[in-house]
Amino acid sequence: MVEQIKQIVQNFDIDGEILDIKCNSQGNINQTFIVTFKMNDGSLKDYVFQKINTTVFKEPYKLMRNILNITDFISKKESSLEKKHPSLKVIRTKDNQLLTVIKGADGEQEYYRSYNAIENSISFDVSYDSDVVFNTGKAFGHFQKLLFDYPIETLEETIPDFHNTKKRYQEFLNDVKLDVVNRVFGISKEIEFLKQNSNCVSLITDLIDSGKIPIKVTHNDAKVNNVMLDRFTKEYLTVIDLDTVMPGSFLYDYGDGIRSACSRSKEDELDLSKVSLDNGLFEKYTDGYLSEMAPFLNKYEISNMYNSIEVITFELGLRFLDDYINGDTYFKTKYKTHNLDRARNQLKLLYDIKSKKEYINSYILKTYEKEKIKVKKW
Ligand code: GN1
Ligand code: MG
Repeated sequence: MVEQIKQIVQNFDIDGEILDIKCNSQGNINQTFIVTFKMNDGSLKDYVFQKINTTVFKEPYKLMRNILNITDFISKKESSLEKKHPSLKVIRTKDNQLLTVIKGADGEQEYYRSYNAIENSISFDVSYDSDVVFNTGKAFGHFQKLLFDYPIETLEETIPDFHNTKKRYQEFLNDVKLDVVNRVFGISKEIEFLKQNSNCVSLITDLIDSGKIPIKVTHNDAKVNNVMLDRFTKEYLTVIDLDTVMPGSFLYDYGDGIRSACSRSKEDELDLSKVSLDNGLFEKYTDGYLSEMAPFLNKYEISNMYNSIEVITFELGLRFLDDYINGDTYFKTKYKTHNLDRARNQLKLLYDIKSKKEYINSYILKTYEKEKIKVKKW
């Protein structure tokens, strides 16, 4: 594997000598490597290399063009700001391509890309540090704000219907019927729980269809570990993992951010008594997000922020359970019931979120009232 990575790395336009290759196990979809180079001027520099999962992302060039457009737009905007943040840059190959393609062991085409690594940065899968959570909310808010006037018609859908919860629910019911790998037996409790909580599935899609909430550029994978923070100050530096940046609703990212950054456990924690939404962290994330985005949201977006948390947590629980039922064809898994355990974790989190609906809603409204008077500017 190391030899193969070395060969791939050499296809990219980087003037240096490879010193070290590390595999990064974060991320449920793509495979990531961090490579340290000794540059021609003697300095050490890290670069990120990723193998794109083409079962999930079927059109890697289309995806890379999206990312190039987005990262160019963000770095231009950032350069005009007083407080600048570093941005991701796509590193091209020596023959000026966005990807290098090789033939894998099974004869399939494999697509690799490279980015600069963000210097002195760190990311977390779980953090109880309120500064980390506040800055994660702020980072995704800032990301949406930077892209507020991005020409959305130039952005491609890399995964159609990614957050179409209603469609995902219909497919799930169908997969339960098909039961292709005989896993439905023994998970009737989880299936029943999803059915009983399915009244949320069209809350956001209906708002989009009726034109009450706008289609904007959204990240669509607003997980806590997709934000790079300053290793020392914990301030946010940049948002990464731009594969799912697509036209969507701001609500998807807020909901996913709370789901991910404010849970008291990691996504595959087995002890469900440890899984709940931490009120303090929820408040910090909401403060951070609204400190950037409050003046940019309309009344329907504000009044549906709670709903977005419920919808996205329901959706991810459903996606993990669906993948378990289908024989683990989508998410990377480490053992046979990994997806089932992740699903149970998200369903417990959903249960806890629903029990806090009134409190969550009132905190969002109170914070919005404080933040909305901010001047609408970048
Ligand atoms: C996947 O690649 P990663 O780990 O950042 C998934 C998200 C899920 C997340 C759950 C393209 O994100 O939608 O919310 O796992 N990405 C894709 O951990 O499906
Ligand atoms: Mg990721």
